[in-house]
Amino acid sequence: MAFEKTFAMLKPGILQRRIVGDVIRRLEHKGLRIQALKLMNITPELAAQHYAEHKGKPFYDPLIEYMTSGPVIAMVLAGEHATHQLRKICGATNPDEAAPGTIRGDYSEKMNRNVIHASDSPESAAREIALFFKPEEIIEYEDEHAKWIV
Ligand code: 3AN
Repeated sequence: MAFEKTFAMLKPGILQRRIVGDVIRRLEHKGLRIQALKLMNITPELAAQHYAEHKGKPFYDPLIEYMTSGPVIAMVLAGEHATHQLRKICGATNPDEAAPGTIRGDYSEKMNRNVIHASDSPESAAREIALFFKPEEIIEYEDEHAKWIV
């Protein structure tokens, strides 16, 4: 296990559904530490950079359209093995496969509206954090809570 930073993004519609608090509560209760958090609109250029690996796939254009359709909440989260932990809390990409108790299992019904993005590896996390945040927007601080759970 290693202490890592990872990247999460609450997708458009989550603000409107008033579930921001519940989703973030789940991340915090697991012990993930918020080191940056931003409410923002994504430009088509940023969405294209973020989802570059999916360019050319049938769901790519609707994905870019959806991701730019309303505000998102981008976050840097840190913790032991944070990328893996976050992916587990989010659940499978396909809501039909996402277990109850996971964010996607509890809040999504369709693959193209699956509530939250989570980096799939520490390398992707580093790339995505750099796309969404300037270094000075990521706050390092002493985490007294960590010693009780790590
Ligand atoms: P994840 O977000 O779980 O890493 P990816 O990277 O495979 O999943 O897909 C990125 C996003 O593209 C997903 N979160 C989902 O919104 C959308 N997506 C992926 N596969 C499909 C699909 N077959 N049909 C519609 N949307 C999809």
